[in-house]
Amino acid sequence: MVAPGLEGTVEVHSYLGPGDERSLADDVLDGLTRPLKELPPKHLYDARGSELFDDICELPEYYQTRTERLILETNADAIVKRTSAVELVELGSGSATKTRVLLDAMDFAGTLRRYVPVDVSATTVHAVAERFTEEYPALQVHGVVGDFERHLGNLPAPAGPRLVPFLGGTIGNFPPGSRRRFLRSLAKVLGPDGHLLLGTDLVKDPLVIEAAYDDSAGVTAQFNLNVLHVLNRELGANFDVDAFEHVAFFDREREWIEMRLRATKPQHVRVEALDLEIDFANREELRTEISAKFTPERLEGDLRAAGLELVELYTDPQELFAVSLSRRA
Ligand code: SAH
Ligand code: AVI
Repeated sequence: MVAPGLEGTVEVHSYLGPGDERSLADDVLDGLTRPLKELPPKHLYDARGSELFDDICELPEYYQTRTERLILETNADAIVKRTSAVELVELGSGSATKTRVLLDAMDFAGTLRRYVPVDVSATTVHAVAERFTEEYPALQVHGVVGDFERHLGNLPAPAGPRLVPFLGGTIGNFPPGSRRRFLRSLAKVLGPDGHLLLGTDLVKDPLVIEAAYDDSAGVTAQFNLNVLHVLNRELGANFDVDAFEHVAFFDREREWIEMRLRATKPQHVRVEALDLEIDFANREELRTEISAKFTPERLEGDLRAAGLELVELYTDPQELFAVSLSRRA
């Protein structure tokens, strides 16, 4: 029985519109006409891509999700105590399977008021908003369908001390310079008494990392190739998806994974919506994602450069993954 005045509410606001098809179009025009063809990873997450990502999280090779969940389960009570958080503003929330660990800890502490999932994938924001409204009857859910690089100005004002989870290692999908710029933009979102809870994958044996991005069941390959279906559907492109193969390798110097799509024969592709013709040479590659791996020093350096101060670094016994708590310096 929910106490009077504590009934939950749910609202979902979308900031993606016709302009965002433009954003895909601009990214394709810019990225596919470069000497090394490239696309930003956010276009991997249409409804199908989001489903495939959820399947990746269940793979034996993809240690990240289960490890981060373990770290959260071990430390959620301490995090809630330390931050006194009354709301979670989760960036790139996806299916938010690990978020429940934090919500439960806040619920147990009696501080839980609001959950704000932010994701470019409309299907996942709606599904999570519905699920959490049912599971936490007193919770206010304010969903934001939008691009966290462009729409953070549309977040609701803080309802009290705010915790901003950015989980899964998604920060590693930014190249180093924009990573710091993005972290700087988060300082504003935290407010004076807020904290960032950042998941980062750690540097380890390259074979372990490469297996996580080239699984034996071929799910990551499907996830990667799906972006070509997105371009065919959204922009009237005519990629022959079967004529590309998935590539994932760890760049030992930069300490990041690259996911690429390699043409298995020479190809001529037309992108109708852009009146654009693109040629791929045999074995030419298109980079679809980087996924940076961190050392504690790199993490602290990035936080510091963004005006953030590390409060606590939580990791697992094998030091595969880290979850850091930080606040404005
Ligand atoms: N946090 C979840 C999901 C990680 S997958 C987890 O830890 O498992 C990355 C998520 O970020 C996806 O749901 C994707 O749709 C979202 N995403 C990627 N780029 C984005 C962007 N620019 N703006 C908003 N969401 C983005
Ligand atoms: C969302 N992001 C942190 C994932 C990663 O590991 O970089 C996306 C992913 N790409 C391939 N597998 C998973």
